[in-house]
Amino acid sequence: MVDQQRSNESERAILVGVVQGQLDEHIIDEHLDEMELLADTAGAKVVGRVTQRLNKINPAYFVGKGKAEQIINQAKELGVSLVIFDEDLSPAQTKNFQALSEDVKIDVKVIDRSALILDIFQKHAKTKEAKTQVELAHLQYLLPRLTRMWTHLERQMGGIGTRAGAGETQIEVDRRLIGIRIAKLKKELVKIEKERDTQSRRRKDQFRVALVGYTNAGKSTLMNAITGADVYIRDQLFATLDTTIRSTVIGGEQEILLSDTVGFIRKLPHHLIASFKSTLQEVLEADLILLVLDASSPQVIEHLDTINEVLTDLGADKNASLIVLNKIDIIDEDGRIAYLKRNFPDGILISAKNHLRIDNLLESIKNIIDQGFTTADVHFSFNQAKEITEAQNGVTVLEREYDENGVHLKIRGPVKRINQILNLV
Ligand SMILES: Nc1nc2c(ncn2[C@@H]2O[C@H](COP(=O)(O)OP(=O)(O)OP(=O)(O)O)[C@@H](O)[C@H]2O)c(=O)[nH]1
Ligand SMILES: [Mg+2]
Repeated sequence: MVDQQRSNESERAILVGVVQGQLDEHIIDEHLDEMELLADTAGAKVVGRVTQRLNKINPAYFVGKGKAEQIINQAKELGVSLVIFDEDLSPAQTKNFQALSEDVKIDVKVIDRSALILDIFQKHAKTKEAKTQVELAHLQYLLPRLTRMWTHLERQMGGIGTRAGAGETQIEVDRRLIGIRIAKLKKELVKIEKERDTQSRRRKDQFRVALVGYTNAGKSTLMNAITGADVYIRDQLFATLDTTIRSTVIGGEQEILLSDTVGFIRKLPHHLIASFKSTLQEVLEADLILLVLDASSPQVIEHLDTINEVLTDLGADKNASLIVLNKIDIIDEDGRIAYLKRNFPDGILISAKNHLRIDNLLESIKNIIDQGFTTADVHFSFNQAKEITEAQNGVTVLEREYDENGVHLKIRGPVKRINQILNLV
């Protein structure tokens, strides 16, 4: 991947974008702007852009052969060592580009969008869980792409059992090693998930709110604004890779659990979504999802589409949600506000950074919680001591009256919890 073969931090790079079908050319420019941010986050300096309009994908190079040669030549002229496609390349296409650059005797690597995103995730992973998840996604990405380039694995993965047996090629050895490692990582993740499961069972009765959104939308900033937490904020893509959960009181009385997690992006590699499932578990179990959008981005609608796609992929598309339009402090035209109101009539405009209208947002959250709350009357006999204790967990007891047969409770709490208690009677 980029990182392993990079000798210095600021590698020079060219971006390649493809205009397919009816897509507008200016959209490609915006996509390449985003790629430039990704490249920048990965530590590469973009010195050129190439775009091509394509009616059909060329199996050998994605773009046409002439264009492929032109890209490699341009890389040579600009002294570029990295070419990044804003598309997913097949293993064969990457190999063909390799051959092409060997032909003109330059040392240029051609990688795709997934490789770049994986590279950033690798750099930003700090906790054991994130590191395990990223390594798993990375190896799954590498597996079909093994070429002679990766025979250094033998050294990386230890000596025993790494030597090729009779009739086994080096690539087969590498494949076998990666297979073993993948199995081990999956086992570790299951272990981590089990721990998470116990923790989450403990939190079951609290109202859980999850911040979800495109990377760099301001989720962590909002987390800090609401809870006073000190979550890492950077003007960088994928600053956050883990899930942070904080308990906080809103509206003076209502306790909620707020979580901040990894951001999404267009064409997030499938392996990453799969291996980050346990990190995203909190989103799946949320009572309310706050869809945080960067309202100043020209691509705000596309961002929401991407978020919805990932949520559907995770199975979290049915959870209740609120749209939060962040960064309104840097919107100065009235036309833009009207545009946002038209496209997101229920969106709540805020600035997390400047603490603008956060109260509005909290009030909306509180209203949703109140709608989901209900009151019930239950009666237990004295010999149901265990049930009486249980019925007072996770709810507010409004009334408690004793009679000759037992106790009558008037309780208020989340519908889910009240139903559980009604089943105890
Ligand atoms: N102008 C302005 N900038 C903001 C606002 N909220 C966040 N930002 C900036 O946007 C950048 C990203 O903020 P983060 O809170 O790290 O964004 P995130 O959504 O957590 O991003 P990832 O963790 O990378 O997915 C930072 O430079 C913030 O200072 C806002 O309301 N207004
Ligand atoms: Mg963040």
